[in-house]
Amino acid sequence: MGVSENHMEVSVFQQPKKGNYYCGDSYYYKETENEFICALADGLGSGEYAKESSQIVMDIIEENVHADVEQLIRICNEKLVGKRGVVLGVLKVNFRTNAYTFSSIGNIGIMTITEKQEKKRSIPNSGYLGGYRRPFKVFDGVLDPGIIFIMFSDGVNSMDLSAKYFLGKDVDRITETYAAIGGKNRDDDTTLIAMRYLD
Ligand SMILES: [Mn+2]
Repeated sequence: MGVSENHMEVSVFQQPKKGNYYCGDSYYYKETENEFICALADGLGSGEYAKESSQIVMDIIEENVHADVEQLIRICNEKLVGKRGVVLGVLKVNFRTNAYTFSSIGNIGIMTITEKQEKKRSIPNSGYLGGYRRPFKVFDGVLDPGIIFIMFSDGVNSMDLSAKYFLGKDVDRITETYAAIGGKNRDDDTTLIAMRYLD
Protein backbone atom coordinates (compact mmCIF):
# COMPACT_ATOMS: atom_id res chain seq x y z
CA MET A 1 0.00 0.00 0.00
CA GLY A 2 1.23 3.49 -0.85
CA VAL A 3 2.33 6.22 1.51
CA SER A 4 -0.14 8.80 2.75
CA GLU A 5 0.53 11.54 0.21
CA ASN A 6 -0.48 9.25 -2.63
CA HIS A 7 -3.76 10.00 -4.35
CA MET A 8 -4.15 6.55 -5.80
CA GLU A 9 -4.25 3.20 -4.05
CA VAL A 10 -3.26 0.34 -6.34
CA SER A 11 -3.47 -3.42 -5.99
CA VAL A 12 -2.50 -5.98 -8.63
CA PHE A 13 -3.25 -9.65 -9.16
CA GLN A 14 -1.31 -11.49 -11.87
CA GLN A 15 -1.08 -15.13 -12.83
CA PRO A 16 0.48 -16.83 -15.87
CA LYS A 17 -1.31 -19.32 -18.06
CA LYS A 18 -1.15 -22.89 -16.76
CA GLY A 19 2.20 -24.50 -17.53
CA ASN A 20 3.89 -21.22 -18.40
CA TYR A 21 6.61 -19.58 -16.37
CA TYR A 22 6.33 -16.22 -18.15
CA CYS A 23 3.17 -14.20 -18.03
CA GLY A 24 2.64 -12.48 -21.40
CA ASP A 25 0.91 -9.56 -19.66
CA SER A 26 2.98 -6.59 -18.49
CA TYR A 27 1.85 -3.58 -16.50
CA TYR A 28 3.26 -0.30 -15.32
CA TYR A 29 1.94 2.38 -13.02
CA LYS A 30 3.31 5.55 -11.56
CA GLU A 31 2.06 8.50 -9.60
CA THR A 32 3.76 11.85 -10.10
CA GLU A 33 2.95 15.19 -8.51
CA ASN A 34 0.07 16.05 -10.82
CA GLU A 35 -0.92 12.81 -12.41
CA PHE A 36 -1.15 9.05 -12.32
CA ILE A 37 -0.67 6.61 -15.16
CA CYS A 38 -1.44 2.92 -15.43
CA ALA A 39 -0.90 0.74 -18.48
CA LEU A 40 -1.50 -2.94 -19.14
CA ALA A 41 -0.41 -4.83 -22.26
CA ASP A 42 -1.02 -8.43 -23.32
CA GLY A 43 1.37 -9.81 -25.93
CA LEU A 44 -0.27 -11.82 -28.69
CA GLY A 45 0.26 -15.51 -28.08
CA SER A 46 1.76 -16.42 -24.72
CA GLY A 47 5.02 -17.12 -22.93
CA GLU A 48 8.42 -15.52 -23.33
CA TYR A 49 7.90 -13.75 -26.69
CA ALA A 50 4.54 -12.36 -25.70
CA LYS A 51 6.22 -11.06 -22.55
CA GLU A 52 9.00 -9.44 -24.57
CA SER A 53 6.57 -7.41 -26.69
CA SER A 54 4.36 -6.35 -23.80
CA GLN A 55 7.45 -5.33 -21.81
CA ILE A 56 8.74 -3.20 -24.73
CA VAL A 57 5.46 -1.29 -24.61
CA MET A 58 5.76 -0.73 -20.85
CA ASP A 59 9.30 0.62 -21.34
CA ILE A 60 8.04 3.04 -24.00
CA ILE A 61 5.33 4.26 -21.64
CA GLU A 62 7.81 4.72 -18.82
CA GLU A 63 10.04 6.80 -21.11
CA ASN A 64 7.10 8.94 -22.25
CA VAL A 65 5.20 9.12 -19.02
CA HIS A 66 4.01 12.71 -19.56
CA ALA A 67 2.59 12.14 -23.03
CA ASP A 68 -1.19 11.94 -23.24
CA VAL A 69 -3.10 8.70 -23.82
CA GLU A 70 -3.54 9.27 -27.54
CA GLN A 71 0.14 10.08 -28.06
CA LEU A 72 1.24 7.05 -26.02
CA ILE A 73 -0.83 4.68 -28.14
CA ARG A 74 0.54 6.19 -31.35
CA ILE A 75 4.15 5.95 -30.15
CA CYS A 76 3.73 2.33 -29.05
CA ASN A 77 2.14 1.40 -32.36
CA GLU A 78 5.04 2.90 -34.32
CA LYS A 79 7.71 1.21 -32.21
CA LEU A 80 6.08 -2.22 -32.51
CA VAL A 81 6.27 -2.41 -36.30
CA GLY A 82 7.93 -5.73 -37.17
CA LYS A 83 7.48 -7.14 -33.67
CA ARG A 84 4.86 -9.34 -32.12
CA GLY A 85 1.70 -7.32 -31.57
CA VAL A 86 0.08 -6.43 -28.26
CA VAL A 87 -3.26 -5.29 -26.95
CA LEU A 88 -2.97 -2.29 -24.64
CA GLY A 89 -4.95 -0.29 -22.11
CA VAL A 90 -3.78 3.10 -20.80
CA LEU A 91 -5.36 5.19 -18.03
CA LYS A 92 -4.27 8.68 -17.05
CA VAL A 93 -5.61 10.57 -14.06
CA ASN A 94 -4.99 14.29 -13.66
CA PHE A 95 -5.21 15.54 -10.06
CA ARG A 96 -5.07 19.20 -11.12
CA THR A 97 -7.95 19.15 -13.56
CA ASN A 98 -9.88 16.41 -11.74
CA ALA A 99 -10.27 14.44 -14.92
CA TYR A 100 -9.29 11.05 -16.23
CA THR A 101 -8.77 9.70 -19.72
CA PHE A 102 -8.30 6.17 -20.94
CA SER A 103 -8.28 4.06 -24.05
CA SER A 104 -7.77 0.44 -24.86
CA ILE A 105 -6.91 -1.28 -28.11
CA GLY A 106 -7.97 -4.92 -28.26
CA ASN A 107 -8.79 -7.11 -25.32
CA ILE A 108 -7.83 -4.99 -22.34
CA GLY A 109 -10.89 -4.04 -20.36
CA ILE A 110 -11.48 -1.00 -18.19
CA MET A 111 -14.31 -0.70 -15.69
CA THR A 112 -15.14 2.27 -13.47
CA ILE A 113 -17.09 2.05 -10.22
CA THR A 114 -18.27 5.27 -8.62
CA GLU A 115 -18.75 5.92 -4.91
CA LYS A 116 -22.49 5.42 -5.59
CA GLN A 117 -21.61 1.92 -6.81
CA GLU A 118 -22.37 2.62 -10.45
CA LYS A 119 -20.35 0.19 -12.53
CA LYS A 120 -19.49 1.02 -16.10
CA ARG A 121 -17.48 -1.07 -18.53
CA SER A 122 -16.00 0.61 -21.54
CA ILE A 123 -15.96 -1.04 -24.93
CA PRO A 124 -12.38 -1.44 -26.16
CA ASN A 125 -11.34 -0.33 -29.63
CA SER A 126 -10.89 -3.29 -31.96
CA GLY A 127 -7.53 -4.45 -33.26
CA TYR A 128 -4.09 -4.53 -31.72
CA LEU A 129 -0.88 -2.50 -31.71
CA GLY A 130 1.88 -3.33 -34.14
CA GLY A 131 -0.56 -3.70 -36.97
CA TYR A 132 -1.52 -0.86 -39.25
CA ARG A 133 -2.64 2.45 -37.89
CA ARG A 134 -6.34 2.84 -37.36
CA PRO A 135 -8.50 5.38 -35.55
CA PHE A 136 -9.36 4.78 -31.92
CA LYS A 137 -11.49 6.42 -29.26
CA VAL A 138 -10.21 7.93 -26.03
CA PHE A 139 -12.72 8.18 -23.18
CA ASP A 140 -12.71 10.84 -20.50
CA GLY A 141 -14.52 11.49 -17.28
CA VAL A 142 -14.65 13.48 -14.08
CA LEU A 143 -12.46 12.29 -11.26
CA ASP A 144 -14.86 11.95 -8.35
CA PRO A 145 -13.41 11.05 -4.95
CA GLY A 146 -13.61 7.33 -4.25
CA ILE A 147 -13.83 6.29 -7.90
CA ILE A 148 -12.38 2.86 -8.59
CA PHE A 149 -10.80 1.82 -11.87
CA ILE A 150 -10.41 -1.85 -12.72
CA MET A 151 -8.08 -2.70 -15.62
CA PHE A 152 -7.86 -6.31 -16.74
CA SER A 153 -6.57 -8.65 -19.41
CA ASP A 154 -8.68 -11.27 -21.17
CA GLY A 155 -7.97 -13.94 -18.58
CA VAL A 156 -10.63 -12.17 -16.49
CA ASN A 157 -14.16 -13.04 -17.53
CA SER A 158 -17.39 -11.04 -17.42
CA MET A 159 -18.95 -13.29 -14.79
CA ASP A 160 -16.11 -12.54 -12.38
CA LEU A 161 -16.52 -8.80 -12.98
CA SER A 162 -20.18 -8.83 -12.04
CA ALA A 163 -19.36 -10.18 -8.55
CA LYS A 164 -20.42 -8.10 -5.57
CA TYR A 165 -16.92 -7.79 -4.12
CA PHE A 166 -16.01 -5.33 -6.90
CA LEU A 167 -18.25 -2.84 -5.10
CA GLY A 168 -15.96 -2.86 -2.07
CA LYS A 169 -13.78 0.16 -1.29
CA ASP A 170 -10.54 -1.63 -0.45
CA VAL A 171 -8.45 -2.39 -3.55
CA ASP A 172 -6.37 -5.08 -1.81
CA ARG A 173 -9.57 -6.77 -0.74
CA ILE A 174 -10.83 -6.75 -4.35
CA THR A 175 -7.72 -8.46 -5.77
CA GLU A 176 -7.45 -10.88 -2.84
CA THR A 177 -11.08 -11.91 -3.20
CA TYR A 178 -10.64 -12.29 -6.93
CA ALA A 179 -7.60 -14.51 -6.33
CA ALA A 180 -9.53 -16.63 -3.83
CA ILE A 181 -12.91 -17.10 -5.48
CA GLY A 182 -12.67 -15.77 -9.04
CA GLY A 183 -9.49 -16.08 -11.04
CA LYS A 184 -9.93 -19.76 -11.87
CA ASN A 185 -9.10 -19.27 -15.54
CA ARG A 186 -5.70 -20.83 -16.14
CA ASP A 187 -6.09 -21.00 -19.94
CA ASP A 188 -4.79 -17.47 -20.40
CA ASP A 189 -2.48 -15.06 -18.64
CA THR A 190 -4.50 -13.04 -16.17
CA THR A 191 -3.91 -9.54 -14.79
CA LEU A 192 -6.37 -7.58 -12.68
CA ILE A 193 -5.42 -4.10 -11.46
CA ALA A 194 -7.66 -2.32 -8.96
CA MET A 195 -7.10 1.42 -8.37
CA ARG A 196 -8.92 3.88 -6.15
CA TYR A 197 -8.73 7.66 -6.14
CA LEU A 198 -8.53 8.96 -2.59
CA ASP A 199 -8.73 12.73 -3.14
MN1 LIG B 1 -4.48 -12.86 -22.92
